Amino acid sequence: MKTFYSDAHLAHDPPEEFEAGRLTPAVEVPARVERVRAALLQRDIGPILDAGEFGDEPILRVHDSDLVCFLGEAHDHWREKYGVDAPAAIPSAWPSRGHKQRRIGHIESRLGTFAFDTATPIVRGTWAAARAGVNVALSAAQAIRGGDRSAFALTRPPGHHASADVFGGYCYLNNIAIAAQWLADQGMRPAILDVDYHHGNGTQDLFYGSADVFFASLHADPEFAFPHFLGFADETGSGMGEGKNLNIPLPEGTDWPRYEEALNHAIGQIKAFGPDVLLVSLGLDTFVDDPISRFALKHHDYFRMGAIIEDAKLPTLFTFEGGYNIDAIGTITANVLQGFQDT
Ligand code: SP5
Ligand code: ZN
Repeated sequence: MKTFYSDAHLAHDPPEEFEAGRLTPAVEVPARVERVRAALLQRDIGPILDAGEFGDEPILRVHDSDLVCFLGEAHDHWREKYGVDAPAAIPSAWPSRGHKQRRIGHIESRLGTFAFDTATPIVRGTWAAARAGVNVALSAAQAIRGGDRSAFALTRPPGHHASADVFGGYCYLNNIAIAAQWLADQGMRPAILDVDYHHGNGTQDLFYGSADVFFASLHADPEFAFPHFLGFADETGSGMGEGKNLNIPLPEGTDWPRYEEALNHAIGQIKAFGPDVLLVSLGLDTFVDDPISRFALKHHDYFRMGAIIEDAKLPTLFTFEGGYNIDAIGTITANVLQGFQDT
């Protein structure tokens, strides 16, 4: 299968994130994608191609122009306020219950309005990288549209936590949602499977009321895990989208037998929806030695994951999401794609 890539991601290189009450070294770093690229070059997966340019229109089908406008100028405004040597823009105050949201005006109020956490810093290269990530996802969607059986969008920063007007969880623009909407706009019927360790709250929210896109997510129970406020089993869709959203929250320590059962269930539900294209939010933070996560999948389990996804027998677009074990990320990502391809 073809892999799509852009070196613009390298410019998004935040040194630190604010998490667990302190500034800690960032885990969502450029080396993640570079390690995956190196692993794919060593395996017989297929060519790695530069992404094309798709413009703003597909982004604005999914995201509010207010958020897009803000992300494009946030770092400049931050530097105007705190100086050219200021570290990354990180919010410190939020419009909570009883407050007003401020979509225009001061950088601090807008940061608090659009962000949902403190771990998603905006640096000088963030916007260019996020834009390029969307182009990577759309290039893969175009390959699928052109008849390819599968494609891999090696996107970074990730996207599945970003909704129409909120960014967070290391995500700024929702790459997979933009690709799914782009395919739906051309008459296709997409299903999205999210296998990242964290619930894809952004993707869920974007399609929650839609009958046209099915969303299924396997993830750590928000009872104990990020993003904490969405991803519970009773979220099944609303209005026209009722029954088109499936959440499978899993306990700490989930290993392959338990994961496989949940994955097979999700694939069954996806098939029942009758899609003609499958998009997979491929997060690799379910790995046993992931530094911020608490599942227990091993290297070889990822071949099986790819094979089970193949079993849906659909044109399949993988987009890269989380996964923070730098030494394992290349191998386990390639294992999924190879498991899919060799089946
Ligand atoms: C795309 C993606 O995987 N985003 C994940 C964002 C998670 N950010 C907060 C994680 C909090 C983890 N806390 C565990 C403490 C380990 N030091
Ligand atoms: Zn994740």
